Amino acid sequence: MDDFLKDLKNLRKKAEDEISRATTFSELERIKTAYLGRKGILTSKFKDLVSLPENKRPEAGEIANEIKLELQKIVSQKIEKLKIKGKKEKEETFDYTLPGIKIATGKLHPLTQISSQIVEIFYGMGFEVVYGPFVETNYYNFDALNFPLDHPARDMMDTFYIDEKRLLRTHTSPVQIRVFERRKPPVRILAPGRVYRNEAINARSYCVFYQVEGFYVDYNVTMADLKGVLLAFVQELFGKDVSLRFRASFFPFTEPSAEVDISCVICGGKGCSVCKHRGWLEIGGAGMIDPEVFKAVGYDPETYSGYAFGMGIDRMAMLKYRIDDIRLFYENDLRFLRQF
Ligand code: 2NL
Repeated sequence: MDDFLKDLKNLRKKAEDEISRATTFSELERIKTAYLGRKGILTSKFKDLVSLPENKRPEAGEIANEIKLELQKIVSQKIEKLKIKGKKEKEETFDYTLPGIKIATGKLHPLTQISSQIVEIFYGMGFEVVYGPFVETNYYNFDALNFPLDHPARDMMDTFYIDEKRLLRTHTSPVQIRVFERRKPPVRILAPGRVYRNEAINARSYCVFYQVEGFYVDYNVTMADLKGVLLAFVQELFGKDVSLRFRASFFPFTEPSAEVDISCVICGGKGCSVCKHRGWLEIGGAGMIDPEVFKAVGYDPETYSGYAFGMGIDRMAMLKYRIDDIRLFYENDLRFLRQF
C-alpha cells in the first residue's frame, strides 16, 4: 500500500514538472495522453488497485482519483497560458513597417455611372424612368414608329434579326411605344438602355451601345419646352456655360425634327480636333412626335402634342471623360476601368 501511494506521488510530481515545462500545444497534448489517456500511466494505476488488499482499495482509489482531477486542472490552466502567450508573440512579431494589403473594391462601369447621372437629372425634372426588353418585334421597333417598309434601317445590314418577327432593338423607342399603349397623357418618360446595330465597328461606333430616349405628351407641348428641357439637361451634365443648338433634320417618328448639338466641351466653341474645328458637337436628335406615331398607339393628334429626343450615352461619356475610342467601354480592360 505504501509503495503504491509513493508511486502515485512520484507520478504526480513528474507529470506536473513535464506540464510546466511544455511550450507548445502538441507537447502538452502528448504529455496529457501519456498520463491521462486510455493507455496512460495514471490510468494503468487504477487497474493496479485490484492487487491491493481489499480494505485499502477505497482510500488508494480516492487518492488516485484526486491526482487525476488535479492533473486535468493543471493541463487546462496550461492551455490558457499557452493561448495568451501565442497571442502576445503574434503581436510582438507583427511588422508595422510592411506595406498594407490593398482591398479590392468593386466599381460601377463608366457607362453605368453616366447613365445614373442622366437618370437623376431627368428624374429631377419630373420624368419617370422605364425599361423594356432587348429582344423586340418589327412592330414595336419599326412599324409603330412610322418607318416605311423600305427604310434602310430595317435592312439586315443594319439590324440584328433573330428570326422573321424578332430582332434586337435598334433604339429604346419601343419602350416608349409600350408606355403609350398602356397610359393616357400626360406622360413624361425616360427610357435608357442597351441597343444593338449591325454596323462596322470602329473607334466611333460599336455593335452595342447605350441610348437614352425621352418624351413628354400633354396638351400644348411645344418645341420650346423640348429645347428648355434639353438645355437644362446639358448644363447640368456638362456645366453651366454649355450652349445648345438645333439643326433641322429628319426622322420617321418626329416632325419637325432636329439634330441636337452642344458647344464643344473641350475647347468651349473656339475650335479643336475633337469638334473638328466646328465648335459644336452632336449629342443626339429630337423633334415633335409625328401624328402617325400617335395614330398607331391610339392618341388623338388633334388633342395632344408631344416632343421626343434621343441621345447616345457612350458619346456623352466619351466627351465627359475625354475618351477617344468607344470600344474601350466594351473590352473590360481593368487598366481602363480602374480609372473611374
Ligand atoms: C438620335 C435621335 C431620337 C426619338 C429619338 C422618339 C420616340 C418615340 C416617338 C418619337 Cl416613341 N420619337 N424618339 C425622337 C427623335 C430623335 O433619337 O440621334 N438618337 C441617338
